[in-house]
Amino acid sequence: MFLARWILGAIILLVERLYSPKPVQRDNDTQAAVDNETAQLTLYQYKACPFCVKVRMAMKRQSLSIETRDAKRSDSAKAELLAGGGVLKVPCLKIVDPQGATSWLYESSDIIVYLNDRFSPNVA
Ligand SMILES: N[C@@H](CCC(=O)N[C@@H](CS)C(=O)NCC(=O)O)C(=O)O
Repeated sequence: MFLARWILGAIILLVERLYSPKPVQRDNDTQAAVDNETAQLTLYQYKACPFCVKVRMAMKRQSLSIETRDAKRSDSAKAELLAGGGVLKVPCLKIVDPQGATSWLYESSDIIVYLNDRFSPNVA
């Protein structure tokens, strides 16, 4: 069982590497503004979770520098996720708004829609 999981995890990470998207290019000022905003986001995740890979690939495509915290390997990350989000499920995006209010967004598809809506360079 452990071996099967290990092999599956290795395949997931290989797929992430092989299908790594090309990051969008922004001018320096725009990227700095985006970096400033993404400093308020944290992705709670597992390294070899396919749903987390999906979100990490979306982050890469959008050139989003978002801190990731591994809720499997780090007890403190796991505790933060449980205390803040309420459920031990990944991926989960912690969002701190400009007023300092925190929200926790679960579901990989919802996280990707949120990131694309907020940071897509094609959106005015
Ligand atoms: N529909 C969810 C599925 C997420 C999911 O099933 N995540 C698994 C890891 S791959 C999880 O957190 N399971 C609970 C656990 O490991 O404790 C999504 O798309 O984000």
